[in-house]
Amino acid sequence: MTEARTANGQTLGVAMIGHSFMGAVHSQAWRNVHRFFDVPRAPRMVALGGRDERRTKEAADRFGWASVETDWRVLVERDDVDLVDICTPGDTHCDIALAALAAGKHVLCEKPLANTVAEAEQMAAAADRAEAAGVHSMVAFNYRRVPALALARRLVDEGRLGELRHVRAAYLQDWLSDATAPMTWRLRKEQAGSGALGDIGAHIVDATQFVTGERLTGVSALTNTFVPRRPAAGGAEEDVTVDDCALFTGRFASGAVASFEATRYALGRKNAMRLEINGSRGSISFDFESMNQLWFYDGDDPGEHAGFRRILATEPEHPYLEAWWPPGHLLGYEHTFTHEVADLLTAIGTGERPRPSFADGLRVQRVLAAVEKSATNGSRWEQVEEE
Ligand code: SOE
Repeated sequence: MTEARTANGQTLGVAMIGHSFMGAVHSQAWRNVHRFFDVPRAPRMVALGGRDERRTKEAADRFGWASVETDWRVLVERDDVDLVDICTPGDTHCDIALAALAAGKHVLCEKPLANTVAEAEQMAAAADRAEAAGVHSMVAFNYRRVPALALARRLVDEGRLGELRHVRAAYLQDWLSDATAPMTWRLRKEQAGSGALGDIGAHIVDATQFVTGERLTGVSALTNTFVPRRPAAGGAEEDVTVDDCALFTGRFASGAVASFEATRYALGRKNAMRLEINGSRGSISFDFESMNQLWFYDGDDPGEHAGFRRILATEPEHPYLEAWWPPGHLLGYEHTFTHEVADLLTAIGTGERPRPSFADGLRVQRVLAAVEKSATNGSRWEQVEEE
């Protein structure tokens, strides 16, 4: 593979820990970002971290990483590593991020930031200290980088929706609908922190706070576990210790009211991350399964022309699209990760704080904690802890 180079010849040594689904999709972003975006430093994919040497070597060869480390503590200290990309289960995010930041490495951490608020607080404090020393960090809430959702944020910022009243969000998958599907780390609280709530609920909490520009101040929730035990290794069965779905209402700081649903049992819905916002002047509606489209209702349209219009967010004027294809030649899930690392590399080059920051990740973690607390207290209304 040709050595990564930018116009100024500057490069950045990147190491990634974890090589499953997120590792695969992050790898393509590091491979391609400087070939489509003018980033100040081109990534050099210097090392891939994983516990099993043979499987990690196979992944490194497949995804384009130059070397392998089976001990992440060694990886984060390497002189040729400038940035650590954490693509591991949530129970390791805190230890790895604290070590990497202490070693002066920039950090990209997959979502949710951590498994607990306490861990997220430690990470956010360490990130604040590191920022002061020019070491940057970001949480990988990739849906902020869907052009249609970045356009939705612009419409809200321009006042095209007016005063926000309703926020309606759902993240529907169905990959656990089969009760015989085997146990996975995502179903163990000690590894994942929570189930659908932290895995995909975190996305819609961050996406709604991003698009509205507001924070959630309180929630009322219920959760459910449909399949309490699953087939495990060796023919045994293992208890599922997390939620299979989380439903919650919420209120934003401005008074806008919200409803959220996160489930991995919506049979037939594969990755339907949906958002609708109704304001006093307009509405938007989005479904990730049609990720290039944003539906916009402009309340200023005269009655005879009123109606939701479909905006195909593939014009060069739309966020990120200048880097890609002509109008109508659609983008996919993987492009949002390339946008994410492009924005991170740009922030590192300009010295600005990347968003979403670890502080943004902590805000999401506090909403998740309030949801879990409400769900265990008979859906009692819970305030979301502030900074
Ligand atoms: C599994 O639910 C998963 O891979 C999530 O972990 C990702 O964050 C989401 O984007 C796709 O589904």
